[in-house]
Amino acid sequence: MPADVNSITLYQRPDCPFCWKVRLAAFESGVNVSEIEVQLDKKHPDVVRLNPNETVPVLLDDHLVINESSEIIEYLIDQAPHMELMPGPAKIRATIRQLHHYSDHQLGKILFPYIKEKRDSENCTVRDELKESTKHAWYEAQSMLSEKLGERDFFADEFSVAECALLPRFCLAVTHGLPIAEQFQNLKKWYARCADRPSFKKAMPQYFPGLAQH
Ligand SMILES: N[C@@H](CCC(=O)N[C@@H](CS)C(=O)NCC(=O)O)C(=O)O
Repeated sequence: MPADVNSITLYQRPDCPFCWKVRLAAFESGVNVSEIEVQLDKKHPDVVRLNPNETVPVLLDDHLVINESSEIIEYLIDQAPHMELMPGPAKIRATIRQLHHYSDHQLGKILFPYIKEKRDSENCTVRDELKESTKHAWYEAQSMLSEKLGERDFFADEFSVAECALLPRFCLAVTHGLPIAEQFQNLKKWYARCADRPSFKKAMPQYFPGLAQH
């Protein structure tokens, strides 16, 4: 689909968790973004031209190019009429940023090798050793997040950037056979609550490379 010349353009791949969180933030903040979908393992010429790292997401707004997903989200929040995705006082906002960073840099590292191996293998299998170590680390991550969430509906009381960042990771884990453990009922309810939102449904990838159509 060609980009709308008057709007912000986002080069993105639907199943990429960095792109996915940006889509969630755009839908939640009501900023109109024109999406250009790139394919797994195929470099889009515009992405190669615009981003020395050749990664997605890439945001283009007139002459402005932003290549880092967290900076893209900040830019979208600046465009939004209200600051709903960064709610609360400074301490809550610091927690949101910490969870965002944790999701990008730690949770991603825990889940990605498993998901990549499953995605790249011929019959969606993962070596037992990697499966066990991922299950263990994923359980520990849920334990920490469950404690942080406590009895709240959302990590910052209201839906925030923390949810935008964490939800794609959770959805990828669940879709690839790493469910939320029964012990963490608050996380299960949180996930169901988020999955009910229109933005979640709108941002959901149509397919996951390497997995059967769902
Ligand atoms: N630090 C970057 C990471 C983005 C990233 O790693 N994107 C992956 C897809 S999930 C990518 O584009 N990899 C190169 C490729 O697919 O060609 C960000 O937060 O935007």
